[in-house]
Order: sequence, then C-alpha cells, then structure tokens
Amino acid sequence: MVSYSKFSSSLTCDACKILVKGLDDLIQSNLTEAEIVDIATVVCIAAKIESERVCRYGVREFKDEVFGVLVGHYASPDQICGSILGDSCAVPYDPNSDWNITLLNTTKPPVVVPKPPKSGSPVVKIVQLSDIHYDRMYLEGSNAECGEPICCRSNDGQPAPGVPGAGKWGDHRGCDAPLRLIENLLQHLAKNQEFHIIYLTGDFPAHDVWNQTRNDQISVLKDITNLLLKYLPTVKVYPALGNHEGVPVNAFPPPYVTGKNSGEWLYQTMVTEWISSAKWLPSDAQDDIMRGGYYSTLAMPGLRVVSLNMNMCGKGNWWLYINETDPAGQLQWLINVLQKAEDNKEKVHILGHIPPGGTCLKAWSWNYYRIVNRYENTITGQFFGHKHKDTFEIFYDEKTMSRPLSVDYIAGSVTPNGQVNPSYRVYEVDGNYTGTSWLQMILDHQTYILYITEANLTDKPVWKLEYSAKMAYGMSSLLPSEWNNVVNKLENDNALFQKYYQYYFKSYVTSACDTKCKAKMICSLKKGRSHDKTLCDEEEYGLQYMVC
Ligand SMILES: *[C@@H]1O[C@H](CO)[C@@H](O)[C@H](O)[C@H]1NC(C)=O
Ligand SMILES: *[C@@H]1O[C@H](CO)[C@@H](O)[C@H](O)[C@H]1NC(C)=O
Ligand SMILES: *[C@@H]1O[C@H](CO)[C@@H](O)[C@H](O)[C@H]1NC(C)=O
Ligand SMILES: *[C@@H]1O[C@H](CO)[C@@H](O)[C@H](O)[C@H]1NC(C)=O
Ligand SMILES: *[C@@H]1O[C@H](CO)[C@@H](O)[C@H](O)[C@H]1NC(C)=O
Ligand SMILES: *[C@@H]1O[C@H](CO)[C@@H](O)[C@H](O)[C@H]1NC(C)=O
Ligand SMILES: CC(=O)N[C@H]1CO[C@H](CO)[C@@H](O)[C@@H]1O
Ligand SMILES: [Zn+2]
Ligand SMILES: [Zn+2]
Repeated sequence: MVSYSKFSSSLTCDACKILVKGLDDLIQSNLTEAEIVDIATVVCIAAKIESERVCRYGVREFKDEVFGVLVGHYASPDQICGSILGDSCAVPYDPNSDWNITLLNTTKPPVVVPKPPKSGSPVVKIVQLSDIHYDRMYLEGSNAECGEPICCRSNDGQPAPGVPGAGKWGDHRGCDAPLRLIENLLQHLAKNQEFHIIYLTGDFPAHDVWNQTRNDQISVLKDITNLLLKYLPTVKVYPALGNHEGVPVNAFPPPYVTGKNSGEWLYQTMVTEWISSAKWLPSDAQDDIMRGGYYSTLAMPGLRVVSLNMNMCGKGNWWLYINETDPAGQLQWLINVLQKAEDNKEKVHILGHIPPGGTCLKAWSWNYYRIVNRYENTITGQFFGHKHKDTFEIFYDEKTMSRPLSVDYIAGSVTPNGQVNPSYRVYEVDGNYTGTSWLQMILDHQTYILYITEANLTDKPVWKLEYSAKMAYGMSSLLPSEWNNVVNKLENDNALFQKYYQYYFKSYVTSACDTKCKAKMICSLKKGRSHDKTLCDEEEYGLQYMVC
C-alpha cells in the first residue's frame, strides 16, 4: 500500500471495495490480459489517480501480481480492504486468516529483570541504517514538485519559474536520497563513529515504483552493498529485506508461488551479494534465505542476530491473501531458533523492516507477540524501520497486558522522503565480554540527523546528534518498564510530548498535533501487535503519510 502514496491516502473504504470487486470481475470475465491492462490504464488516467506515464507504467508493473493473486485468492473484497485500510473499513470474521502457531513444549524460565552493568564495562556500538531509498536518477536543480509519487529526477523536467529546483543534498518535497547524501553519510560514519556492526533494515531503491524491474532492484541492492564495502570495509553488516526490494513493491511471493512469479530471484541475489561477495553472512544462512529471505547467525559470542522477512506479514503483500498461514514457515522457524538460543544461553537481536505492530496482518502479528512473550528473557533487542519516522512499540504480557516485557525500536530513514530529515541511529549495547550480567542489553541510543535545508544552504553537510534517549526522556535505563513510564508521561507532560513529536519527524516538523493526533500517536506506542484494542482503541497514526 505504502508507495501508492497519493492513491492510498485518498483511497476510501468504499472505493477500495469497488476497485477490488471490479478487478475480480474483470479477471473472471473472458477478457484477455491485454484487454484488462488497457481498461485499467484508461481508468487510472481518466480518474486522475496518477499522471499518465505513471498510470501506463504502473499498470504494467503491478499486473502479474494482481492477476496471480486474484486468480488464486480466497479473501473477499471486504476482507482485503479491511486488512489494508483497517478495522473501520471491514472486519468480517475470516477463518482463512485465523491461525495459531504452536509453541514448543518447553517451560518458560522465570523472568529475570536484568541489572545494569558495572560502570566501565565494555560497550559495543551498533549502527542502524534504514530506508536508504537511493535514487539513481536524482538530479540537483530538477523539478521537485512534479506531481508524481517521487520527484527530483532527471526525467522530471525543469522546475516552474520561481520555484527552487531539487536541493544538492536532498529535498523535503517528496524526493529520495541522492548518491552524494549516502556517500557523505558513510564517510562520516567511517571518520566519526566507532562501531563494529551495522543493522541495515531494508528499502534500498527509490520510490519510482511504477517503473522497476527485477534487474533494477538487483542492481540497487548491489550498489548499496558495494558502497558499504567501499567506505566501511571492516564492519559486519546484517541486512533485512524491505518492502521495496520486491517487484512490484510489497510483492514477496511465499514458496507456494512457483514459476515466473516466484521470489527466488531476490533470495538468490541476497545469497550472492551478502554471503559470497560481501561475506557478511556465513554460508549456512543460505538455506533459510532461499526459503523465505530470513536468516540467523551469531554476531558475537553470545549474541545471535535474527533477520526476519517482515514482508511475510505486510498488508501490502497481496500474495499473502492466497494463504496467510505462517508464510514460508518463518515463525515456526523463529521459535526453533529462539529455543536453541535459550538452551545455549545466547541473547537475540531481531531485525526486520516492517514493524510487527500497525502494518502487519493480524494473525501473524499476534502470533509474533506470543513468541516474544515466551522468549522475553532471550530477546534483548528488536530493530525495525519502514515508517521513516523515529518511534517504538511496547510489548506487554499477554495475560494481563500490564507488564511491559519488550520494546521494538523503529529507527528513522536515511532518505528525507516522508517529511523528515535523514538520520541514523547508534545503539550502545552491553556485552562481548565474559561474565557480563546484562548481556547484550541496550544501554542507550543516539540519533544523528542531517538538516537538509541547512546542508543545501551552506553546501556543508553536518551530521549532528539530535538526541540521546536516556537523557531526552529522563530514563534510568532502556528497559521496557522505563519506556512504558515514558509513554505514560507523554499523556500528561505536554513539553515531553512536543519533544517526542519533534524527534518523530527528526526535527523537521511541519504541522501541529491536536488532541486526536496525540491520542493516536500515544496509542500506537502501546501496540506491539496490530488490530489490538486491549489498551487503547485508536486507528494507527500516520496512515496519511504512508510513503514508506
Ligand atoms: C465466457 O465464455 C464462455 C464460453 O465461451 C461463456 O459461456 C460465458 O458466458 C462467458 N462469460 C462472460 C462473463 O462473458
Ligand atoms: C487461536 O487461538 C485463539 C485464542 O486462544 C482462539 O480464540 C482461536 O479460535 C484460535 N484459532 C484457531 C484457528 O485455532
Ligand atoms: C509436554 O512435556 C511434559 C513434561 O515434559 C509432558 O508431561 C507432556 O506430555 C508433554 N506434552 C506434549 C503434548 O508433548
Ligand atoms: C523508467 O526508468 C528508466 C531507467 O531505468 C528511465 O530511463 C525512464 O525514463 C523511466 N520512465 C518513466 C516513465 O518513469
Ligand atoms: C496454507 O499454508 C499452510 C502452511 O503451509 C498449510 O498447512 C495449509 O494447508 C495451507 N492452506 C491451504 C488452503 O492451502
Ligand atoms: C568480541 O570479542 C571477541 C573476542 O574478544 C573479538 O574477537 C570480537 O572482535 C569482538 N566483536 C565485537 C563486535 O566487538
Ligand atoms: C530544496 C532546497 O532546500 N533547496 C535550496 C538549497 O540551498 C540552495 C542554496 O541556498 C538554494 O538555492 C535551494 O533553493
Ligand atoms: Zn518500507
Ligand atoms: Zn522506506
């Protein structure tokens, strides 16, 4: 859904149902594929859904997925639209989308609240880079207000008279990251930060989603890999797949889709680039990657990294509407990995792109929540991206929903697209020494940003510390209970809320947040799982900004 930007933000519930029903009818009719493509293109142009060229290219881009899914799907238009647009659109009970994962028959160990490490204990730093969205057609001075889902590109023409062209270092008017922004960031990291590990949480290509081939996606993935190898050759990078790595965007066919629509081309690229070429991942990660784009590996003694393919829960992945049950067996696999880690006394960091809360399909999200509940002692960090904003989600104990037991961090994007400044995140983690009491717990995190307007004005890009979590929010540690206290404080302490709101947009705030907006934002912080009304009943904040 994301990426259809203007389209999805104006897509009403009724229009969605009519659209899906209409497509369904067309496919059940005896028209040829070519005839249906023509009809869809004409409708797209006539209804001014997008510009003519975006319609022409876009319909072609999405046709294989739409045909493939509508021929095989079980879900009714109501169910599909309810999944995409939320419970207020439709929630008919659907036995096909309801499934429960089976936990292993092992006893959950007693909950241990970790104690902070002695001062002076060694600290490991981990950098998170998310949503780079490298635009290889970015052109300084080009049209930044082109009326399409992404602008500032070499084929967008000249800016209107009196309107500034695309900025040299990036642009807030709906544009992705130019190469010089990415290179500047990597040079800055090489020179100014001491760290050994990067969590790279997906979304490498630009948002020109109407015009992307498999070869385009493969070559952007290679470009990003090579840039990291060039500027940070000694750093280990652990990548996760974003929704933009697919063709078309969001489309990640589970293993039951074979033949020309199979997802194998992408998994093969991951193996070639990240195992064979970059050597970031060990060769035993290959089988899991080929099955579904996920893997697990030991990053340091005692610290296991698990990289999930969150597109297997993404609402925009239409292939899931053929069969939502644990796509690619990923969650059952996750349980086995976590059990082994628990047995071996390892701690686990989980990485992924789409956060498990808001935009994940309900059953997957609730099953994941149950797994986090069971393995709360083992999972010491969760790292996601996709929203381009800086936020987090808290997990509570399933029984009472009152004891916070885990937090997932949603770091901001490198691209300024989505009304934000570019950012990266540094986590300070306890560990990599024997006898640590607080192994691999996150001690604090820092967010660094680049003020795009200032960089363009001075032509001197400077990455600045925006804030440090403990200090900004007055926390004594980054334990889940402390984050829960922060959320409670946000409700009554307006100054603190304004601070959170500023960081959410990475200090590029263009609108105020009224009472309703505030309630939505705070509610989403309490939702580690989607469609959950236990603690609060607000639709997710930010649906209007869905350009992830
Ligand atoms: C499709 O073609 C078949 C056989 O030619 C015909 O029986 C059927 O009515 C047609 N369906 C539609 C929707 O036109
Ligand atoms: C899954 O578990 C929930 C809660 O225990 C239960 O209500 C639901 O019926 C189960 N669904 C299936 C398909 O077994
Ligand atoms: C689970 O384990 C317990 C104790 O080890 C055993 O008594 C029980 O039969 C097992 N249940 C299943 C379903 O395997
Ligand atoms: C599609 O992408 C190619 C480059 O990959 C570019 O040359 C062309 O202008 C693009 N067309 C549209 C309509 O965006
Ligand atoms: C859906 O996938 C699950 C898990 O792979 C499988 O057990 C089930 O039979 C499938 N359902 C259908 C209707 O194909
Ligand atoms: C962790 O410690 C081991 C053993 O001292 C060392 O070889 C390794 O480089 C360290 N890893 C990181 C990421 O600091
Ligand atoms: C998009 C943007 O901010 N562009 C500005 C970048 O800075 C130069 C130099 O001041 C301006 O000319 C651009 O308008
Ligand atoms: Zn994304
Ligand atoms: Zn993104």
